[in-house]
Amino acid sequence: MRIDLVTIFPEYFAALDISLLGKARRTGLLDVHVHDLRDWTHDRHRTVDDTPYGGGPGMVMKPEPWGEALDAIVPPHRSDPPRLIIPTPSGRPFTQALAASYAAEPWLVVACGRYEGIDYRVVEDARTRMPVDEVSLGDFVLAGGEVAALVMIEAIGRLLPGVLGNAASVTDDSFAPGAMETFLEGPVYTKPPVWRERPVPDILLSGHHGAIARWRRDEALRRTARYRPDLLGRLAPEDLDERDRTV
Ligand code: 6GU
Repeated sequence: MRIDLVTIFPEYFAALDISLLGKARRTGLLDVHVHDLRDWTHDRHRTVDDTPYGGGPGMVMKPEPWGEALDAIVPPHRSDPPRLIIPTPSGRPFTQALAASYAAEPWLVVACGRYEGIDYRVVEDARTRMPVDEVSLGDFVLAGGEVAALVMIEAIGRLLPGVLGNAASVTDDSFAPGAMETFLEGPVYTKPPVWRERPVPDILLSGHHGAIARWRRDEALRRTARYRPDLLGRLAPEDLDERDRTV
């Protein structure tokens, strides 16, 4: 997969050199290109923002540098354009399902806005030649799209074939489509068997795989009820058995 990022703070994306995604880049599974939006300004101050029409607080990103940047990265009239992702708190929710659909795309461009956002004509103009998604991470406000882009790229990148060592760790995730959909994952333990007088739950040392699976499911259900009761409403009644109702 290729990802082009456009930002006024390219330094944020140094994080993509390390850990899982750094390795994915070095092995050629992920091809990331970071672009400085100011490279497409033409004034001495490399201006990217201006005051909002209609008044109001803050500044808005000017359309001209964005138009030139997107034209340079995505030449007009391409038959196979990328999907343009615009991180914004006023976008559609980013979910595991959306991450999985992006992981299936060959080419993504991420436009990181700052200030109060990007002049909306940039979005409308881009939509005439590529699919555009305005995407939000949740109900809170970040100072700009860069950290949101990093979050999305990590969620997408770990789903690319070959990026994770153990393919099962993807399918067992909280929110992974399939068996564990709609459950949060329960607690996990490793050695030593007793730490600060706290033993690991006996069942995990029992070797009874069926009982262990049942315990994990109980714990997942308990945690889901405590932190995300809204998710229980998405469970089909036939996905619960008599024992679940006593958990
Ligand atoms: Cl995607 N961007 C910004 N700037 N703030 C956010 C967000 C995105 N998602 C939640 N808050």
